[in-house]
Amino acid sequence: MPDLAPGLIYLPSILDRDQQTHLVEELREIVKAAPLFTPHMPKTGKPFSVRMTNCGSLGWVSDRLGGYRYQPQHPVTGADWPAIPPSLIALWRELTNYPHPPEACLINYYAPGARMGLHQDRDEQALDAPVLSLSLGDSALFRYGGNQRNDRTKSIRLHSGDAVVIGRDSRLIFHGIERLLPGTSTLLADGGRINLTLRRVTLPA
Ligand code: MD6
Ligand code: FE
Repeated sequence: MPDLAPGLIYLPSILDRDQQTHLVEELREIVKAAPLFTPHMPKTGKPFSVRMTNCGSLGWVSDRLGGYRYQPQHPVTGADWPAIPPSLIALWRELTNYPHPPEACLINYYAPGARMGLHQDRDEQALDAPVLSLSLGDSALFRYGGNQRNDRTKSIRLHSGDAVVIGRDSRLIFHGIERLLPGTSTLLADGGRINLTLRRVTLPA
């Protein structure tokens, strides 16, 4: 499978159905400890249509006053985030070759109709590390462009069990989720989609 662009690697069907089912079970436990919350855009306070939570030593959050940031605690409960499941740490090691473990795993839940506008992932200090994305549940149209918001974009379908690695020359490309394709997966009983993104946040000492 050729890279979609330099540093932008699409890895279809990286997780088989049993691995996906097991991962969803682990995520259900994580969400019990760290409930999904609705982030808000900096300044405008507009709510995201996606709900989120995290696992790892750091989690990504956003609200009107504090903006985009990583923090060690859940913004609603104040509790530390649950640990990243060992299977995901192992997958990071296999797929990224990055010599340090991920610190954050952002868990995005898309109910049917939710989307994610074009954005860059640039809140990490460790921009030398890639971001590893895993998709579960309904397929989605993933749109990606270049380093400028106005660069021409392409879109691909991401299916349940697919991975994407964004690194090197593509680390700061604009990307987003245009829409879900409802009814394309039976993994999640109520439909919708989960996207996990594993990230290294701080520069290793
Ligand atoms: C999503 N993904 O697939 C949104 N970010 O729901 C992302 O925003 C993303 O897929 C950084 C790296 C890979 C991604
Ligand atoms: Fe992103």
